Amino acid sequence: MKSTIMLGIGATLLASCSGNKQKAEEKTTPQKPNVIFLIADDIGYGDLSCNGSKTIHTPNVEKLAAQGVRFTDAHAVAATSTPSRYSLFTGHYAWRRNDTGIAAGDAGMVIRPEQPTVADMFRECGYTTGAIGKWHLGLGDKTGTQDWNGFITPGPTDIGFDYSYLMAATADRVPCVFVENQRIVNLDPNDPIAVSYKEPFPGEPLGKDHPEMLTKLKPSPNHGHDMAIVNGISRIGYMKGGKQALWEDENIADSITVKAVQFIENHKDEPFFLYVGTNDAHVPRWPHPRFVGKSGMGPRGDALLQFDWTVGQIMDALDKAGLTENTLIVLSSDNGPVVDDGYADRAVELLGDHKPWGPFRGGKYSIFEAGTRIPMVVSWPAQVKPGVSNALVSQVDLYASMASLMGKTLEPGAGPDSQDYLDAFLGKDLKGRDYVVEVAGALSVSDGEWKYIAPSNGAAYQKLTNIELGNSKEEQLYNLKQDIGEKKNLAAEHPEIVAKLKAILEKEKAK
Ligand SMILES: [Ca+2]
Repeated sequence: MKSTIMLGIGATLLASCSGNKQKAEEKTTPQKPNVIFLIADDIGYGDLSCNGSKTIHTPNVEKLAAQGVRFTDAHAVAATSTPSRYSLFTGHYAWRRNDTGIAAGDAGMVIRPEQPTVADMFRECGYTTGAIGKWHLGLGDKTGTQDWNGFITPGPTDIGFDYSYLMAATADRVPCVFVENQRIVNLDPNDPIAVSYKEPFPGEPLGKDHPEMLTKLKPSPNHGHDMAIVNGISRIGYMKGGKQALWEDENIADSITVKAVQFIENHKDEPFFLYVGTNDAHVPRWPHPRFVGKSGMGPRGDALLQFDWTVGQIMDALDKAGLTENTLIVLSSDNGPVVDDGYADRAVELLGDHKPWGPFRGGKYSIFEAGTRIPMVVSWPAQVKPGVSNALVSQVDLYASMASLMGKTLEPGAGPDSQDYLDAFLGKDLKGRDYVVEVAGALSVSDGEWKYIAPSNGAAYQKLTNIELGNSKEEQLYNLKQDIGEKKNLAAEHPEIVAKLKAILEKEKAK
């Protein structure tokens, strides 16, 4: 029975992108798999019990992992949200551009409308496409020029998403609103919103001057996060107005989840591609009261349980719609974990024995493994045999691999760094890439056994977050098979391996 289904899928997919007429017909073809990218924010390898963590219990992710392939050597391209997500969607290394760093809350679109994306690719194949939740990839044309009170353009629809419901930027940056199909949700025209990253608005209290107004969370000392006050939490950036549109932090996960479930219900009879970006462990952490106190680790741990709940809700929605069998879910995170990322939420104090970074060194912002080696599960019950894969895989390849799933090769210029590793993502090829290239200040290249970190002038250590960033003026070489914690720099002992990996990196940079 299964082989019949497989043949059906193959035939459908091969024909799927070749013409408008076919496209229209195939909208009704049931065999095409739905595809969901479920991307957590700042959740580390060790934050999920499916990866062996005994200090947290994330049963829904465990269930997903048990029905799919769990990866032990999967990588994001970068160790922060904006460049990581940029590469995920475009198949283009973020480090090839100098404007893909952590985006301001009023940044213009980092992915430009003319750039092909994985969402464009699915749309061309007749899929209905949606983006829900965390974004942090800019909206509108240029920084600071958006019409927040009107139609914000360009937007997600210009890079392949038919529907969007997004946090305007990210939780710790203004404007603290959801934007649905490029208009702010619940905005009262009589209370227009104004946003600035240059100067405060007269009369609007700031966190740094009014700690007594920070009734939920206060910023950690010297971290910033002390400007506009929204819901008793100060943020980065200045805003005024739009009171009715402001999100409640405790409801962010619910809002994202409800919209994701609705999207699944609304499109259950046609193939869809859905990106869901959750917030949860990203600061400021203010989970819904029903999760508060449940992890014993304070808001960060409770937020992990909240993430797990979202995963469960999406799985339930697929079940109810009869779509579980033929939906391909990629669950992953955009970068590694950070414990104190700027708010006094007692995350460090309450961490106990929990190791968000798993066996790896570093964390968010770091070129050491914990920065970019992220959790990944790929589930597709109709096609994927459950198991664990040590294949070396990178999120940059999801674009070309999903195109391959559609029976399509990328057009010239599309996803230039993305390669077809569909068999690796589906657990059939247990080797994966020859090497991965990553960025976090410094560049690194790893073949799975050896990892080279190029010299850089960045700081070795970030005191505020207590994270080893991995920068060094010296060349670094680690044997990840023998030294997963990257403790012993072997560059001096193995100049030939340094030379080999350096040559790969230089060749990539020259492309
Ligand atoms: Ca992130």
